[in-house]
Amino acid sequence: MRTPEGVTVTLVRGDITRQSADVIVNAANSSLLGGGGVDGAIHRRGGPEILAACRELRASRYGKGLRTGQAVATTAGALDAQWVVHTVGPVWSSSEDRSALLASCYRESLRVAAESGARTVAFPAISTGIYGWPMDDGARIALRTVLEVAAPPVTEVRFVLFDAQAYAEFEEALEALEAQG
Ligand code: AR6
Repeated sequence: MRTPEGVTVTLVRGDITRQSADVIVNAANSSLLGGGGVDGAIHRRGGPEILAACRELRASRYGKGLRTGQAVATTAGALDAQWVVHTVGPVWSSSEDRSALLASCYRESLRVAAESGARTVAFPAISTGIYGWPMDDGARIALRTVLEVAAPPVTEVRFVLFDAQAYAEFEEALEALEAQG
């Protein structure tokens, strides 16, 4: 689908580290020093340059780490991308509404990507793995936020969904948004 700003939103199934895009977004943690899931896969395939850049960020502007909902760019190392934008999703909570923080991840990642001049941005479903966010709600927040804020120079936002269930949830959420006009 196309956003009001003319940005194309696409869904694909696969491994985000196999994508070709200007920006690949990493579902990181505030240490910026790696982890499991998407984060582990990005550092594995992207090589040590990414970790070196993250260590530099920790030694300079982000001494205390990256706050939840914020985003920062580094080299993409050996990935087929120009930058990795690291963002820290909120851990799911059933007692506290942290949706604004999850929306902030998408908004801030797109802001950082646009500042770098990126045209194509690949996102994983932030917070829906180790951080436990329910996929249907995570998909709704992701798509709603991208629809609201994506703008040139970005021309394509691609959600890269790891499995059939994630893909189906995103497809359903996208159809619901389209139906709303
Ligand atoms: N490509 C695309 N999607 C993937 C891939 C991949 N290679 N691997 C997993 N997913 P997660 P989070 C899906 O756990 O929930 C790390 O330890 C996965 O199925 O990567 O934000 C960080 O360091 C899920 O739907 O990120 C943090 O500590 C989605 O990507 C913590 O995990 C996100 O899962 C962040 O947890």
